[in-house]
Amino acid sequence: MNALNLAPIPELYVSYESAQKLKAEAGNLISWDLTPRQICDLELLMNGGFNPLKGFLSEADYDGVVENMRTTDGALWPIPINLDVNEKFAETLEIGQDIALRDQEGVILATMTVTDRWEPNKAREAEKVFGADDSAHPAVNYLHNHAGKIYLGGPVTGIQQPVHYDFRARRDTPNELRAYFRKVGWRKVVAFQTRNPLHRAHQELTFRAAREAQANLLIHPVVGMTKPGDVDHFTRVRCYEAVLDKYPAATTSMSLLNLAMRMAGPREAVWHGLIRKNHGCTHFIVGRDHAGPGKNSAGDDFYGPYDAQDMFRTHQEEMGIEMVDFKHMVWVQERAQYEPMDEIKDKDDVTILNISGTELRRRLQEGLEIPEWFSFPEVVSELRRTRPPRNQQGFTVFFTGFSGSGKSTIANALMVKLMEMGGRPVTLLDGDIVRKNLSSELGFSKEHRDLNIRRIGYVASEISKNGGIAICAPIAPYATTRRAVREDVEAFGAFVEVHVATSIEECEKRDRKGLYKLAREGKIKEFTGISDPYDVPESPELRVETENVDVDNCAHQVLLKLESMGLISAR
Ligand code: PPS
Repeated sequence: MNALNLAPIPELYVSYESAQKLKAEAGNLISWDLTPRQICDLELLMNGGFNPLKGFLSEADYDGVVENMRTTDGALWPIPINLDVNEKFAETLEIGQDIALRDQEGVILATMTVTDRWEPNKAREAEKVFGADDSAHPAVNYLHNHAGKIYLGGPVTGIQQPVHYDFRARRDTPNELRAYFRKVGWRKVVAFQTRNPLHRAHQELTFRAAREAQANLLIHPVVGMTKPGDVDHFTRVRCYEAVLDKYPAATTSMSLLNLAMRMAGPREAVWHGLIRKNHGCTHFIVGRDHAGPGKNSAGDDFYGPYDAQDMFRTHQEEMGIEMVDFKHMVWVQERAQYEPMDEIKDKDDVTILNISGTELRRRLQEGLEIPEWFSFPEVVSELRRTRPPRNQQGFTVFFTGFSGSGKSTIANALMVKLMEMGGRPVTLLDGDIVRKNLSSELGFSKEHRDLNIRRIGYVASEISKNGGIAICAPIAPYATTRRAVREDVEAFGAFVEVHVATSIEECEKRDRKGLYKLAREGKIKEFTGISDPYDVPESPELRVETENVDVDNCAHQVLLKLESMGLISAR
């Protein structure tokens, strides 16, 4: 199994001359603007990272992959790779038609012959592939709330690779890596998959894994799409580069993988193995809870801690890549070294130290010390540069509630109080202000409200990213849209949802703008709370009552919340 076969693997690209011709012709085709996730999938399809797939899955292959992890010709493939599109686009197509696939700047990367078009059973896909139809799973959430309703399948003809302007020298196609291994004479290669910064324990475990397998080591981090909330890949790669220097010279290399992860645990582990096999690796490190998505909506783990290892082991012979067990490394203070936890015989007589991911985040957030036994100073300083303490980061306060609930008044009071404190710029995105400036053409249909809220979310996420405070105060009646905004913002800073819980009866009684009267008379249609729904937030960071409490006090409650979350310092 370990003999390294470094012959080139098939790619889907045509020759340079054919590509120029095809590109000119493809300009006349109907085209689809790829989503960020589809660009990642397409890149790995075209460069052979997803070998043996020759394009986006047909309906029959999709069914096989979903049901039993196999395409119709029997190839092992655990994750559906489909071109999801909206109904409007799908309706314009004929079966057998070629379409152009463009990146987000409009560059044509490939053409695809559409052989299949169908509406998938997403609940079934969620159950079978991700283990539960539970939107707490990031890929299930993506499936239901971001992916298009219709799937297209068909072979792809590659024209050019997606362009990357960052870390170009660190990106390799499977064939480039194979050629590299051939050139440096590496006969066995252990791949280490990661979406997190590496610390000393990782360096120890990866190096040990390679030594045990008598192999060289490839650090193969994912820089495409990882779990929402992860450290951004720019920071991570700078950290990896620092760690790379710590390995003995010529034993270890690093290459970046533009994969869009699904966090599918056991199935994902097998997928990762197949991808690494395609990149010329002979061994793959699989750890506890590999590619785990976190907790489900009942607060339990989606997968058992060793499910991924078990599934990988079942298929490793067929895949042609061997699993290397990930050892849980801990620092033994008396011996001043890392040791695998399960090999320490004198546990009761020594001091065993470890810092969990949660504890590390807390220390970074609060600007506390991170000991040298845990991480390398270069890594810590990179992380500190990207993640300043929470009270210096940007964040968003998102008020939601009925019209007339008091959102704007509290938001205004909060803005003034934050400005009085100083330190960070504050922007108020009040419902009415936004509808005058950003969303003046929109009405109150579900589609328009969603668009309005997504725009607010986009601006708030940009403000948060750049270290400011965004205060939003729309009605935002739909839970799924609020969740999407939360995800946008949480990529850059904290999202504090405040439900202004004034009852509809009270809002109607106040009727400050006279709108409820008009809504009751049917003169305003689709009025929230009267003739249009409002999803009450289930677990907002804060819920404020306004009926017997004055505005100043409500704004103060928000300030206290911000303080308890470490977003502002105690005065
Ligand atoms: S939404 O649903 O979040 O997009 O709404 P938002 O942008 O916050 O706008 C709400 C303000 O618009 C006025 N208005 C309506 N509200 C609800 N439903 C209907 N049909 C409607 N038509 C007009 C209303 O004054 C809201 O103002 P606030 O500030 O919430 O009182």
